[in-house]
Amino acid sequence: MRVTELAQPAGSPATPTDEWQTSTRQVGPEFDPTNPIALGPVVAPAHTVDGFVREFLHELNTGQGVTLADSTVNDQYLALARTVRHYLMARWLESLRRTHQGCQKVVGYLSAEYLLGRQLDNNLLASDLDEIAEEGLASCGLNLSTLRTQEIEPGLGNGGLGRLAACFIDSLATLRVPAIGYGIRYEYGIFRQTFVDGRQVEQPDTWLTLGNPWEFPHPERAVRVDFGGHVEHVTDGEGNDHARWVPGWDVLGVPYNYMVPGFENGWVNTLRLWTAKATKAFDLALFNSGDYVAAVRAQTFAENITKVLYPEDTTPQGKELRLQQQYFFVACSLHDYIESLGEDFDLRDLPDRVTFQLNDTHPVIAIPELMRLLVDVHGLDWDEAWDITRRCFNYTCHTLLPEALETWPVEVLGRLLPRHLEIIFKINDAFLADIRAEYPGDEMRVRRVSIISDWPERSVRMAHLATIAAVKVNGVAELHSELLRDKVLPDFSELWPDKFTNVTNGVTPRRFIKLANPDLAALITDAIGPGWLTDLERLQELEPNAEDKDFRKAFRKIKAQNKVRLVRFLQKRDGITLPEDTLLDVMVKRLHEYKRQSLKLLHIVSLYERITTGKLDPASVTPRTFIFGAKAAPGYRLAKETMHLMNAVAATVNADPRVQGILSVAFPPNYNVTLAERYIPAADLSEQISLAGKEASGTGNMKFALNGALTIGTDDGANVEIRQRVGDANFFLFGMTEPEVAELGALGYTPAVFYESNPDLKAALDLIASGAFSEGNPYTFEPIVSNLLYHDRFMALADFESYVATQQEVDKKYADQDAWTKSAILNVARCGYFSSDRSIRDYIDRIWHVKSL
Ligand code: 26Q
Repeated sequence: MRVTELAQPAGSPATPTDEWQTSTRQVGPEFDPTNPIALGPVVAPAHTVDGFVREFLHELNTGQGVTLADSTVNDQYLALARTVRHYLMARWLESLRRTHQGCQKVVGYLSAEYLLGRQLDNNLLASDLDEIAEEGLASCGLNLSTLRTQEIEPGLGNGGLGRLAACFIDSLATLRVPAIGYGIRYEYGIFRQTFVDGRQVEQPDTWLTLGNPWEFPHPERAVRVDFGGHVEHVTDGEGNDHARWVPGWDVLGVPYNYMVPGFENGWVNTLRLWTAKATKAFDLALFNSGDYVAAVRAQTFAENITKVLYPEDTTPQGKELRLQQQYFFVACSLHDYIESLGEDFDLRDLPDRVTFQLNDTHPVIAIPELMRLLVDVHGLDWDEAWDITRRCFNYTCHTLLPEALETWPVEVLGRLLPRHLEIIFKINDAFLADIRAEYPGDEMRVRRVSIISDWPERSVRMAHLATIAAVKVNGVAELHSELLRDKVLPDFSELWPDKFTNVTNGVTPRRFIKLANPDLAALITDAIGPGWLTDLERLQELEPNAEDKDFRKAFRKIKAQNKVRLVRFLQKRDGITLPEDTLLDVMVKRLHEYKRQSLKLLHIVSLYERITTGKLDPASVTPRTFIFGAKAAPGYRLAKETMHLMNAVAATVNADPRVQGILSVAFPPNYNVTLAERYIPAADLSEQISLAGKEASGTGNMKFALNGALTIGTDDGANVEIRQRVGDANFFLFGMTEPEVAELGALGYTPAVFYESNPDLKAALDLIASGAFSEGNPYTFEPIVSNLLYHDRFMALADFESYVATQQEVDKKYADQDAWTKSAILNVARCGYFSSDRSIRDYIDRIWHVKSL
């Protein structure tokens, strides 16, 4: 049946709005699942093609105000998204009601970043509408994949940490854990990367301009957030001190809610992102006097807070606006959660009702904020408040680089948040008194553990504050957690050994297998039956299939098709021409020295140099396509130079007939989640080549392995655990171990030694230095060459020989397609552990102690 437009959606009674839709809170009628009115007008449309089409056309007509014939792709996309929303709505409201009614302990995930990726497909999948939507749209003459491409992904994160937060909220919902994600609704997310003459040029990410159908703004629930000013102290009749913060200025935080649906389980959690709005629209008097700029100055200032995501990762710069962002979203979130408990709630019970997970140090200002709320606003005494606060937070650290540990100058923090600074000092005084009591005379230790550092300027060490207040502190892979305990925070782990734990990261198989690689997902289901997407350890049932010739053939075919699809996609998107059936070698991640994109480059340049000079017989080289994807922090000079060299090498190699059909290099711009979903299913080889001891975990490594790419990697981060699971025969290990790195560092790393002793390395570096990739100009890449030769903290040259030798093993193995495919299948079969569902279960069992509903 073809459903006509302007049809009344099935089963929508004309009832007034219920309590969820009003601005002042009223207590609604007791929930009665048999009475659809109890949920107001929210009844999911029929789960049929007709029901879907009816709803879709209704949305197009009444939501977008267009007919199907007149509609643009954007109209169609928005109507489709709203249609999907309708299906999820009843479940969402019901999940919220159950969360509140059950007086459950809730996980409050505090993260400055959520790198969500596109929402449409994920939400279609979660609500089991993918096939219905495809068919329904086709009956309207529309193509689902065309509408899909209309969505600009919310890029509200930089890299691994933001993507991890997105995987975790997916798993929380899939495990039916009552949880709320809190974060920032940046008006501009991670910049859009373009290349001009091979150099990165950043463009604003205008993700909101065509409308965002996935969000629910609630301006009527705005929260006021104070900044600046000063603190007054008064002593009451009983001699007790009371602080009163007299703020200098304030802003409003407007919540935008997003649905976070579990996978086919009827559960929907909330992601609540905050936008800053001025408390006053503009100054009418100034406007009337003709000073239009001054009239809106305060508004512009306030609304700048959530304007843009800081595109740095790992190197925190002490930018005041960044601290404003952090406090802004944390203050909104704590206020929001506490208010949701109701006026009569006894805050001494707070630790029974919430556990806040601090995603790195970015939200750590929540600790003094909770103290302020308890002591200054709710009148609890300090010790009681500290006891509560110490039971509400856990802290995840995501780094090992000392320079990545956030600190805030005391001057900046005191100016922006004077009361919080006082609270931090008081926490520190009490803590240091304990330390002095425990370690009398050990003033060096006191200096080491103090929240306040005196050098190079007086500043607040956010990681120390977090570690002192948190119940549990965790690293994100076994090796990382060990190094965190022993090298980053050794004094704290000596003091509180039980506070430290590990939760190895994971990734959601819904997005990174089922959505990204539907054919592989279907093959897996054929082999082991359904159910594995929410029980990923079941992938081990695939193991026997590695020995099955037909299965291997089917597996290989899917990989080959994914490659063809990728090559055609890149041809269309970027005009890049790549071969369709070579070994596809992929390195995608943020650009950073420690991740060593330059080592990958040296490998490519060395192959190129050896082939073109006749040292290497081209017939002995496995034809390869190298794909890079990376964004660099805009102010990170060396990283940007490295990208320039990547592009220059790509241009030279691709244009040289001597390596045609043997080496191809591509660096498509603007790597993001959507592109990752294209690369990962097509890759044969996953490059995870950080200097051992520097990559906290990595999560791309897991996504590739789960899609049947083999890893070439160092003994770093979660690579260690991947190798343990897949076995040495199915993993290409190279390079120094962490203790070897430490030893070489202690002896003094001299890159020239490696340069002089390895002729291939010397030739590769010399070729770059000669100007071969810069039209003869030897100065262009001089900063990179001299960094590698003289200053490289990440010892790329030390691992070169081992890397190149291991790449030869890769070639050898790839020549035996059967052996390669067996290993690839075993990678899939043995990596079920790396589901983010397992990570979340670990958090539940060892850290949060919450119940699944
Ligand atoms: C901090 C202050 C000011 C400006 C920026 C920042 C900032 C922003 C983002 C600092 C760090 C980040 C992101 C860090 C990150 O992505 N870390 C990665 O986290 C992954 C998930 O745990 C790990 O797998 C990676 O190993 C780790 O590098």
